Amino acid sequence: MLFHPTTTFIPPRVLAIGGSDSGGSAGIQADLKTLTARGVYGTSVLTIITAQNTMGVQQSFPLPIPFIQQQIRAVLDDIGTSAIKTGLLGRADVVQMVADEAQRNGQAMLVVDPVLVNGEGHLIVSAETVGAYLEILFPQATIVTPNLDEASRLVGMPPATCLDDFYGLARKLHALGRSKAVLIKGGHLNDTDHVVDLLFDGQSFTELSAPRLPVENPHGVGCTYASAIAAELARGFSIKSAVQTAHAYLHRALSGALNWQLGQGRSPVRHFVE
Ligand code: PXL
Repeated sequence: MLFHPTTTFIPPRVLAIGGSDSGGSAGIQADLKTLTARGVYGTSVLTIITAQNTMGVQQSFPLPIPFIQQQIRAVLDDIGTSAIKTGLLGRADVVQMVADEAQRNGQAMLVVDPVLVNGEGHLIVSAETVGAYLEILFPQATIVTPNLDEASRLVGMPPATCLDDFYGLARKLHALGRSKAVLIKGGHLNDTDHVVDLLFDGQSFTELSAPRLPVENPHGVGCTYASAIAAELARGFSIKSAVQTAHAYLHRALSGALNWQLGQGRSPVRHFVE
């Protein structure tokens, strides 16, 4: 017998805007898996399609801006969203258009994962795109989640080499980008037995620490982390609580993939761990 509910509700929703990873590890695939694992309804807008596996990106196919915009409007004009999470945008004019669309939907929280460098740490976007993130998208963001490389490039400082440098970097990025909060991910800070991330909300700092796992440069971690934060924000939690919950989830999801043998390259994340 079918159950007919007498009361209905709008579930928490997150719109992920980013690239497709055919390998299922990063990008929109990681976003949707994470959002589903974290109990929110995920929608997605593709900016670029990649032919990709655990070894790397073989080819990519950027989508036309009017079509990216059409996807955003198709989702937001009907389903709406509690939060927007951005991943690989790639070009300054895409950053600008996404910022305009986010502004049209100003009530949605905005999580910006500024994908500026690839897995090898090389810059994959123009200086103009870096500037567009800082000047146009960050000021609207609830939180921005660069890794150490990206944070350093955004503020034009040499890469931080110790945890103390993180504090200055976070302050500077918060002042320059004017986002509500900044989370700098320290996974690339080598030679430590713990990985420390730093959250700064303009007033207080929170360090998030986890034992370093025996996996080098896993794939899709940034997308997963930012999507998990967006999921918690969509469910009504505070920025600090969202980051703490997402951090713990990411550690479980990374640990859960340690015994996986999947492809010849970078390790994926096991999104459905609970
Ligand atoms: O993890 C950054 C990232 C984001 N989006 C797409 C990607 C990657 C890294 O490979 O492929 C589509």
